[in-house]
Amino acid sequence: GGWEYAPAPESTDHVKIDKQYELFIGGKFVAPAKGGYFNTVNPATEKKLSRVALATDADVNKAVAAARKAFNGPWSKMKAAERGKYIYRIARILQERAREFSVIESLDGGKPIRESRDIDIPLAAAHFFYYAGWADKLEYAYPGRTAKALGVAGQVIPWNFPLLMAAWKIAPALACGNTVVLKPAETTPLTALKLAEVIQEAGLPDGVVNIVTGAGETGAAIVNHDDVDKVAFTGSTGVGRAIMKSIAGSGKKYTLELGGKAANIIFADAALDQAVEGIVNGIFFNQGHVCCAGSRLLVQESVADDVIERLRERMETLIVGDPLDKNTDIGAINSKQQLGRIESYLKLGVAEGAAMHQSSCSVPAKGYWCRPTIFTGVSQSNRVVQEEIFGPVLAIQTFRTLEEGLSKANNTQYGLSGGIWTDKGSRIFKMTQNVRAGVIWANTFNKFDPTSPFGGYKESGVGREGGLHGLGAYLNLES
Ligand code: TXE
Repeated sequence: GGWEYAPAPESTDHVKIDKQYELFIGGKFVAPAKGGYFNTVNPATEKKLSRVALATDADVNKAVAAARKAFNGPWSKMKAAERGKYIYRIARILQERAREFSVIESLDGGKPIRESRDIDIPLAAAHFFYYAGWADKLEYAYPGRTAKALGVAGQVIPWNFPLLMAAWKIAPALACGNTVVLKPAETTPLTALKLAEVIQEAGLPDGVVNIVTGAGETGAAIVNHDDVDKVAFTGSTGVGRAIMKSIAGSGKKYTLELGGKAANIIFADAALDQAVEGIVNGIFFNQGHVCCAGSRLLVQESVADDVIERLRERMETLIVGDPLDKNTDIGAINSKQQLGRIESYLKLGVAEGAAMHQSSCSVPAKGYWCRPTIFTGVSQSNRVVQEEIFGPVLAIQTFRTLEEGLSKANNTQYGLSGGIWTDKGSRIFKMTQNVRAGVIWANTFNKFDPTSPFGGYKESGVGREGGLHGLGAYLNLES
């Protein structure tokens, strides 16, 4: 609760996308030092949406200097309640501009408008509301301890929830009195740049939030900058590992939110129709571009045929296509590169001997699309069972006993999330205690809320975001 749904976008006429976007540094939009730009395209049409500035080292230096100046100056000297007011203002403006943000998110990233309208944008606003409330209450979060801001936070985010990830990173950082240099992903920079407009409109002191755009090199320049005190990264496990190595010994604090290969575990006594909805939501929500996606299905053997049959029927009803159409269930794959990755996994699954089934829906001629796909007849060691595909592709396995289900669920390098479906409370309890994952849902999936911590075990990352835990990640706590 606490936020309202934005009205349904009827057309894109009211949405203004500039021909070109600059970097947001020190409260102003400025051209990149070397004059480089890259294009961001609409993955549903393959048409260019805008030209976006490419930040190089000189720009990152400037952004970090602006963030440092704001940290030493107005932001940390301001009363905490005042800081909270600015964050509330960001939240309110986001709500007012929700329609515009939803349309741009769907145009730039390919996700269905229903999702950007009902989930991404309202949830982003909800994070600013939630953390705004903490700004002047940190002493209650950590009774008896002195909580101090860390300084400048360098934040690098991915393309699957562009605005929401920016909110996850910026809101707690600001509430704790830090300043920020944030880089959105290169395929989805537009809503972060629009957020820069909101930050300007909210009147935050110059340099408190800086948004620099570019690809991996720009991200590396931020995380390796000597004057950055805290690194927050969400993205691939490979890049997360590289970041951890590169900042080792630097004294920087860090949180890393990386990949996943979550299991949705269905017991025979589960409400099967509800469970099938959970499976569909788990793997087809946001085209499967979700770190906590339920990309593995573990179904108890006695109901496996029934569940798979119901799932295949349900898959036939899913509409793949225009992200701006309110009836669309599955939008465009975020980029040509990501589509290539997914397609290579489809080939690999077949080569590994699995049976592949795709829904028979049609897809538009232009753009990047993938039909909902399931693999059966897989074994635990198959790469489509072990590796994150990050697309609408589900690997299905069966189990007989709870112990077998548990052991298969935990047989992965990841440990971000999981789903349990059963009518029996004690079984839910046993599973949630023994599935090694940071987030576990019971008889539901993909439920998010700013008050709940989120993060993983094993190769899924380090640290927690969200809720009270998300504050601790941006504070020096002295006892
Ligand atoms: O991720 P990258 P990619 C997984 C998913 C996907 C795969 C590849 O499996 O198929 O990763 O996606 C920035 N130093 N996830 O290649 O490269 C980059 O510019 C600093 C899961 O897009 O990790 C972008 O802003 N930054 C994940 C961000 O990192 C660097 C979400 C993520 O890009 C960098 C995304 C570097 N050396 C992908 N290299 C999740 N957990 O949700 C790149 N970046």
